Order: sequence, then C-alpha cells, then structure tokens
Amino acid sequence: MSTLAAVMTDKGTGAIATIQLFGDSAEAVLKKIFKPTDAKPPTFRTGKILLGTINDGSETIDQVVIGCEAAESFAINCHGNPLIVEMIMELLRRCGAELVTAEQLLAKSLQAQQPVNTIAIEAKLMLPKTKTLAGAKIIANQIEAGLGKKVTEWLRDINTLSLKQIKAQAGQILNNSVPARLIIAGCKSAIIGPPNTGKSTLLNCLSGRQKAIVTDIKGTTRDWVSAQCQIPPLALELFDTAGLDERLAAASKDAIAKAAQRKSLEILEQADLVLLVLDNSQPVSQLNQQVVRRVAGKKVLTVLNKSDLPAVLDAADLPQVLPDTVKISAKFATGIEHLAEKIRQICGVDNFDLRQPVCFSSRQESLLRQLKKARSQFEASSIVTELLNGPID
Ligand SMILES: Nc1nc2c(ncn2[C@@H]2O[C@H](COP(=O)(O)OP(=O)(O)OP(=O)(O)O)[C@@H](O)[C@H]2O)c(=O)[nH]1
Ligand SMILES: [Mg+2]
Repeated sequence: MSTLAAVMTDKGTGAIATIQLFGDSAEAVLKKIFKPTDAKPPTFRTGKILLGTINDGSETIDQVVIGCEAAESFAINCHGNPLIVEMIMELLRRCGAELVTAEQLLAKSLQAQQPVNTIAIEAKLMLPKTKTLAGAKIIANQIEAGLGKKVTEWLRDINTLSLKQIKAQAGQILNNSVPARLIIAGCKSAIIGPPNTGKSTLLNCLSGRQKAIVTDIKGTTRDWVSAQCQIPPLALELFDTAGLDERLAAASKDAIAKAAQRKSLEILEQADLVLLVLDNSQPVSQLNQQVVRRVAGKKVLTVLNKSDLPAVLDAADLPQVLPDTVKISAKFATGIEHLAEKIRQICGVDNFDLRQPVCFSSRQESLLRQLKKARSQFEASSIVTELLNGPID
C-alpha cells in the first residue's frame, strides 16, 4: 500500500489542523521532513508525542506536534492556517505520499485492520456526518450492539434459526431504518401551501431567526429560503417556498413567478416531510387540487395557521390524504410544542430506541433486501457473511 496523507480537520475552522500520514513508508517520509526540537534523531515509537518542525530543505514551514498513533500511522498537528497546511501537504506529496481525502484515508486504515468488520468501518466513516447527537448514538450503537450484534448472532445461529425468522428480522431492520435515517441524516422539510398563509412566518418562528421576508402581500416569497431547526431527536432542514397557486401561475406572464412555482414543486418532491400551511381563518377552497395530488403518499402534516383569528376552515372538510392536522399561530408562536409532537409521530421517531439494529449505508440496505428474499439457509448465510465482512462500496 502506498503512503497516504490527508487533512483530517475542516479548512480554516481552528487554530490547529491535523494531517494524517498512513501507509508502508509513513515513517520514512516523516524522517525526511521532521526535525525534533531536542535535536536527537527521533524515535517514532507508538504512543509517543514529539515536538519539532517540518522542514523543506533548509526552510522551516511550521512548528508541529507529531502523534505516533500506530506503526506507520502519524498525526501531524500543525497551525490551522490553510496556507501552512497546503505547504505541508505539497511537501508530503513531493516526498512520495499520495494525497487523499480524510474519508479515503480512514477507510484504508480501517480496512488494514484484521479481521475486517465492514459494519464497524461504515459506522466510523458515518459518525462525523450525522446531523444530530441521537444520530451519532444510533451509529455508534451499531458496532457492538444494533446491526453488528444482530449479524453476528445470525452467523452464530444460522443452523438453528429458521429462514423465516431471519427474513422477518431483516424486514424489521429495514423498517426501523426509515426513521433512523431521518435522525441520522436530517429531515428535509418543505414548507408549502397557498400564498399568504404564513409559511415564511413559520420558518422564522421554528428557526428562531428572521430569515424570510414576511409581508401581507401575496407572493412575497419567490426564491426558497432555508433554515435549521432542532426537534429532538430530529434536525429539520426547513425550506420556505413560494406560495403555490396553479391558477395564478397559469395566468401569470411573470417568468419569475412561474419559475418560483416550479421550484416550490421541486422542493416538495424532494422533501422527507411536508408542512402544508393553510390559513385557518379562510375557507378550505384555498387548497388547490395540484397540491393535494403532489403530497399524496408523502409524510405530510397540515398546519392550520392563524389560529388566533376566528376559525373558518373546518378540518373535517380536508381530503383524506391529509389526516394529520395541527392548529398553531406562527405569528404568536402558539401550538408549536404540539406541532413538534406531531412531526415526531409522523416521522416515526417518538420513543425511538437508539440501540435497535438499523442499516445506514446503501450497501447494507441492498444486502438486507436480498436477505429478505433469500431462498435457502445457505444463501442467507453468504449474504450475512458479506454484510459483516464484505468489501465496502
Ligand atoms: N393573525 C396572524 N397573522 C399571521 C400569522 N402568521 C402569519 N401571519 C400574517 O400573514 C401575512 C403573510 O405571512 P407570510 O409569512 O409572509 O406568508 P407566506 O405564506 O410566506 O406568504 P407568501 O410568501 O406570499 O406565499 C403576514 O401579514 C403575517 O404577519 C398568524 O399566526 N396569525
Ligand atoms: Mg413567504
């Protein structure tokens, strides 16, 4: 294996940056460029921390602290200035290291450990990408408990478990993985609805920031606006959109208004969750059929806004595809806790057990789908083996 170098820290975000050097000749590469402060020839014993400088010939680039993490695996901790990091990386490249991403280096170093536990590797690669603390806990739990434990049990008991049992358990894991994915990767939530119902007010209320413009003029929002909102265990990525009005869009000669309508529908299409905002002080006729058609089959909560005004809309008149409703006033921030509760229920994350087995990579998902269809114990056994020890995608 060649020697790999990767910047492990985000660009320009801290006073210190870490460059990882890993591979057959990592020590030899480091010896060429590192000069210890105590002037003695360095010994790169595992567990040692060395202070010194990185030098390009006679020129000193930076003072660094080297962590000797394992044989041929070193953490070079330098100053966080991206220019310094770039110079060290370029020097490492000239000394024979292959420059890779943090993820590639991590994958290679984990794969070098024996025996290969692919689920553990995938978990370690996934951990930094989780959007919530609960998501990080789910992933961490999949190594010793969760999916890792379940797969080990399947392998151990493959001759005593019935194929039917294994297939049912695989199906259950796939089902549990749907809400788990929303906790791990974040929940893309589209705020849609007719013009002037209070969509932008809701985005501002949920995010705690005045991000979107609010006026009493219909069609205020044109381009979409996004903001973050925490509804533990979920992290919502909210998208406020232009009010949907198919009659207006058809009649309008305004190219911007038409493009805004298209964009709203696109965001609706891609959303994990739809918050359909209606004005509770207006009749149900405000809801057009295009919206009803588009939300069918999606996770959708109908938010009856402006509940501080006299009610006109009767929730019983809403179509069957909109069974979940909540009354709020976005302007006065009332009913928000109830809205949060409803969101948790619709996303299936209320009382979600963070230790239960779930899959969190497309490789795992596709193998579990194959397992659900396995026709023999032998086939099941080979799928389960691949799940635990197979090559990473
Ligand atoms: N009484 C009352 N007024 C509200 C409430 N929420 C929003 N409004 C008002 O309704 C008007 C429209 O609010 P917006 O948030 O701009 O509505 P919108 O759905 O984003 O409108 P478009 O971007 O035009 O589609 C503003 O005057 C808001 O102050 C509410 O809960 N109660
Ligand atoms: Mg708006």
